[in-house]
Amino acid sequence: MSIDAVSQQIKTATSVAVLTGAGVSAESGIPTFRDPGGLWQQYRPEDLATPQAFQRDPRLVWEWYDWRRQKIAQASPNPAHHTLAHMEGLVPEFLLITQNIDDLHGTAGSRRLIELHGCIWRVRCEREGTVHENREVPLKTLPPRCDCGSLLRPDVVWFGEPLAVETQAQAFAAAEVSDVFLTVGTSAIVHPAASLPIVAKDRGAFVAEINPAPTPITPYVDSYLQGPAGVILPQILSMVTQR
Ligand code: BV8
Repeated sequence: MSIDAVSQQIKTATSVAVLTGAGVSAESGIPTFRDPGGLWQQYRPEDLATPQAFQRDPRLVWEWYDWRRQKIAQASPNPAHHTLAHMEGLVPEFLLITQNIDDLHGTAGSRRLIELHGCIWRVRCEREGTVHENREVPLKTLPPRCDCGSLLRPDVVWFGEPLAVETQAQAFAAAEVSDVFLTVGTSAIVHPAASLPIVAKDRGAFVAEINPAPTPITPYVDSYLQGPAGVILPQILSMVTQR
């Protein structure tokens, strides 16, 4: 199936849902997790993105997040982010479901957006549970502490932690009713996010995947568009907006 076929599906759709992963931020210069040289190549997930790792060594976990915050602070949205922000105004129902915590979709102007795994620019008090925005780059003290004296943690979802109930429900509800489901820049390994395109497909959606490399769900999609999101998404948008 070509870019034209995907564009036609979007043109006639009432409801479009999009799942994004680290790949959509790759062209903004932010390393992905599982590509060569990616974030996980230097670290093991269980060493850094789990509550146990944070209990064991909060400073090490914060050094990793502070390093990522510094990289993200220098990054700008790329054409993939801008295209998705534009696309939300072209269909009656649109929801962008991101696994990314870099807020580049929000910076690009996406509003019909949910962040499945939280946001790196929010911190949460370990004792009070209160959440605040914190954009200090670099962080002056590692690990940062709340005014109450307790540790602050990144307001993100780590492995072994449940996603926010409301956020997860919204994402699956959108997948279930979508006419078109795009999965963009994700290795489709992490659950429950990776189930979303399968749920959409099972409910009769037209599912398209945009990724330079095939993933475990590539065999199930209706259209696999091989290539970078920052190139393919703008091509889709220009065909959708053509008279
Ligand atoms: C939960 C933290 C339950 C924030 C992250 C077996 C089956 C099913 C589930 C499990 C299982 N074993 C364990 C589990 C559970 C586990 C899981 O899925 N593990 C995986 C590894 C098997 N899931 C969980 O723990 C989740 N919670 O299940 O809770 C529960 C219920 C009740 C009570 C208690 C518990 C929580 C999952 C969230 C984990 N947190 N991150 C952060 O620091 O970022 S996950 C981490 O991976 C990031 O959030 C990231 O977003 C996510 C997914 O990675 P991707 O975004 O896909 O990135 P990746 O590098 O992998 O891939 C990039 C892709 O881009 C590649 O395909 C590449 O080809 C492509 N690409 C590259 N360049 C481009 C491009 N694409 C387009 N354009 C380009 N230019």
